[in-house]
Amino acid sequence: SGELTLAAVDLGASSGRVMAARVGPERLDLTEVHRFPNRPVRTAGTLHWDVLGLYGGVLDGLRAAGREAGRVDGVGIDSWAVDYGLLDADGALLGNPVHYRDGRHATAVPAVHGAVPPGELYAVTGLQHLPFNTVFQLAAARGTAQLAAARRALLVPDLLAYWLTGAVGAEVTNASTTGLLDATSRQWAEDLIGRLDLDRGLFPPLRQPGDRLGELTADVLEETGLAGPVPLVAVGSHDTASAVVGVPAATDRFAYVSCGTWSLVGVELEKPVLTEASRAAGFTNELGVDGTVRYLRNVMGLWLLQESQRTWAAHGLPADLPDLLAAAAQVPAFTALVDPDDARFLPPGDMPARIAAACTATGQTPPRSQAETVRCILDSLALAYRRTVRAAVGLSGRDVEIVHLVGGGARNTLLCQLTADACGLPVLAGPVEAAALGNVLVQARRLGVLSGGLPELRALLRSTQDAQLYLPQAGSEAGWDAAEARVSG
Ligand code: LFR
Repeated sequence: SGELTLAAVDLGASSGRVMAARVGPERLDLTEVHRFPNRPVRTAGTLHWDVLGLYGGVLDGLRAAGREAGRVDGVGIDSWAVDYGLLDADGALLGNPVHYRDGRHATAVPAVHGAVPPGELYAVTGLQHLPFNTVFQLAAARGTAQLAAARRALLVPDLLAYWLTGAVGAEVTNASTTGLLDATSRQWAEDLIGRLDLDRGLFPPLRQPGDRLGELTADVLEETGLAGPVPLVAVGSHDTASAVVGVPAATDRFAYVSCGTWSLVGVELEKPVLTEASRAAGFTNELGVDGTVRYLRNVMGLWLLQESQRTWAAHGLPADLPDLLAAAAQVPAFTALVDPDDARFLPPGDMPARIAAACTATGQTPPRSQAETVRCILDSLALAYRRTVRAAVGLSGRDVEIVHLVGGGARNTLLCQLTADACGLPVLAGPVEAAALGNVLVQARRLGVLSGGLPELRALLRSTQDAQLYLPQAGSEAGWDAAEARVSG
């Protein structure tokens, strides 16, 4: 029939989901068949991912996909970036992957920068300095028995792919977040790996989105009840890479905000921007599908809101999102503003208290209610999006006439309107499931039911997925200009 049934595994910081998609030249229907919590676990002072729990959720999801869709013709996996599991010489996992919000990287940053100065790291990898990038985590593990016993380091989607198929590889969009990949040659940065005294053998051969990684093993078929052969196809295994594929752009003059736990704000380019100005502005050159570059900046994102809700719930306060947003909409704009990228917000903890402390430290009256705290978060995020979109345009020379806001944040109507007002640009919000859609589009092309480049894949998104348009409100500009002047002092 020219259509296939594909399973997309999309793992986020707070939950994992498996979607079943029916895809063909004129069809792209996505159904969530399984969702499971992703709960970090702290043992002996270290924050870990429960990676076997996640793998169990993936198997449950594949079983559900087979049951509900009747068959599965292909599987693709994407997740958050930078974190990895180590395998020993027998291929066994050495411990649980450490969570990027664990504090272990703190001491490693000076050590890495002592061996290779930040300017040199950037000139090769083009990666925004984030203290949890893989390169710093590996440096933090230096001298441990675990790292000494390790023969392979596999990023989370590559680790799950290994368990599903037995095949070992490093998908390139996610490998570009390690800080050990050359953004220009799109190969492992051999020279950096050597200078940082890392074992070259840890880093497996690179795989491109669209490569066929292998087939689900007989064990996996049995456990999931799927009928083989079922190919596992490499997709943009970094969730942000798949989410950018899932942007329903009609031209190349667009910016995106991939808005989930993080907000990834930037543009799509053909070539990296490796200038000193780009480094100073904190822009990253992560690699995208089809040879593209995701020129973007990590903004702390809805994490500020999610952690606030978690804190309130733990104190028995109301934490229901629709109610909080309705109350925040009644609060006057710009009552308090914070820099969402303040390092104090990175680790898990009491976010409302940290926001209040940040306000006090900058001479502002801290929010006095939950509604004011939520409003402070949303105003501050929208202002950060404005700054980042404008900086991306300035540094890359790419003109932007629309902002696509994709991911869970597209449901947050207040945030979408504030983003349009702050940026002074139309915002097209949706799809919510951009990452899963980008995942299945790349699979479908590899398996032969779709063809063309990103423009053709995105045309299918535009004809099949809902999106909501927000226009900047007349007269809102002056307020945002003044807010920007306030935070930039
Ligand atoms: C978003 C994301 C970001 C990455 C962060 C940590 O889910 O993948 O792109 O910087 O998680 O891995």
